[in-house]
Amino acid sequence: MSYIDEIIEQVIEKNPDEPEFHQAVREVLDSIRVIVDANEAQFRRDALLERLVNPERQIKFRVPWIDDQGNAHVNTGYRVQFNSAIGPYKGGLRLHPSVNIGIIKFLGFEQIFKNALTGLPIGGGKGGSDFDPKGKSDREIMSFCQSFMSELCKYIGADTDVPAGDIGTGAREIGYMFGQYKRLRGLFEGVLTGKGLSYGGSLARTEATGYGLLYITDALLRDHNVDIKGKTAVVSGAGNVAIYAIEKAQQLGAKVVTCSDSTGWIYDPDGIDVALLKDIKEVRRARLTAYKDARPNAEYHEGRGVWQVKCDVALPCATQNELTLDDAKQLKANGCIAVCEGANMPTTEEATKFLQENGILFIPGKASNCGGVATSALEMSQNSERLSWSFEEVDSKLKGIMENVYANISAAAKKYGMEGNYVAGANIAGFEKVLNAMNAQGIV
Ligand code: NDP
Ligand code: 2IT
Repeated sequence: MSYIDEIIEQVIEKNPDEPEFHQAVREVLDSIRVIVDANEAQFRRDALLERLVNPERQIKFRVPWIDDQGNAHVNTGYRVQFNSAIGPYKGGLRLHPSVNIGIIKFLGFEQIFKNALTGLPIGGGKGGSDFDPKGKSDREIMSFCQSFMSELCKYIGADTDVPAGDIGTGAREIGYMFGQYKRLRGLFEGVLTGKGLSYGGSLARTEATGYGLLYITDALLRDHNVDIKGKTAVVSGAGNVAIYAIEKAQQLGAKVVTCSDSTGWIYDPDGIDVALLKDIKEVRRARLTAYKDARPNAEYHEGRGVWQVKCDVALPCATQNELTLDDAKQLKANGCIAVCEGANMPTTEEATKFLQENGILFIPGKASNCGGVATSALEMSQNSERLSWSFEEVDSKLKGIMENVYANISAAAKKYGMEGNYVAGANIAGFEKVLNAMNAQGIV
């Protein structure tokens, strides 16, 4: 059996009940066969792949907190410090009831290669908790965040591990966590990114993931002689990534007609009203039914369904495995030309294969959503030099980074005879950088 197949089997056997982690490992290892096969003896001797798929460290802890009625609750907290070959661990914190160690490991594993693609010195990590922020008061959120950080603060620091936001963790949560870190460690340092502007945050970090997604989508389309202007896009999600993806798509002249949350979705034939969406999701923290109330021309549907809507470009920005084979077939039937992932691994393995085999341009999340973590790294730079850059400066760096990522993943795919396969290109380009650093640092 090939080294890669052995490792995939091992991962499944040693990490049972973690299907998303298996999926992420399979996708990356499948793409790098050509490099591994050519170096098999050396890689085996160095246990290279074993070191790649086993996190450097996994931390799991109890998070007790007290609700507004005085009742205590216990959630589980996680931080997986996956790979520090090219820099301090970097990656978000997810707060969602579906969080378990397998989810955090899949996200942490993806983060290694994503962070490498940014060209910035950041290693891969991820964390979070099965806590559900929905319906909680600000006081309850603070109670949870303080308790979570009371334990996490022992393992992180500006030069060791720098967490940030993800699903369920936005500016409010980062603020509470930063306050508790500072209080316990006595350090005002860049230990978290996505901070508020008044205490060390970076301009354009809020917008970065969504804007970055559109910068790379635009680069992809231009490379294929397509103008994004006038195109129709469908977006899933209504959170941080989705909102700023919609905003930038509209600035580039596309029309975005959908968004969704965990209970339903909106079809707005006039184009999504971003100011209204921000008010509903960022200020009122309400459901999408409120959108329909304010825009009578729009339709609200329960459940899922955005991929049924006719479009030129599809941008999944909610969560993993939200775009299935049936959805992919529908997109194809509707004439969609490109799918670029804003979320992490939103397209199932079967759907990805179908899109690639049917001539639909496809960029995987580790390349197309890396603008968020790239701008987090820019926030770290600003914190280190105790300066703040203008919005325009950060935004133009972000745009340059995304255009570079597109050029690098295209070139990597081409170099190995897989032109246009951006999944292979992203995995190979990310892996080559990490491999080089791991080899230089010996067996650690
Ligand atoms: P948010 O919490 O801001 O928004 C998440 C959105 O997705 C919400 O609309 C939410 O609906 C919906 N959603 C979440 N889970 C589910 C689910 N299980 N089923 C259906 N809908 C769901 O998170 P972000 O926008 O930050 O993250 C979205 C995706 O982008 C994630 O995959 C994340 O890992 C990825 N990502 C985020 C980055 C960032 O900088 N924030 C960077 C790179 C990737 P509801 O409000 O009802 O829960
Ligand atoms: O998935 C991701 O890249 C993020 N949630 C952002 C991580 C970060 O450190 O900004």
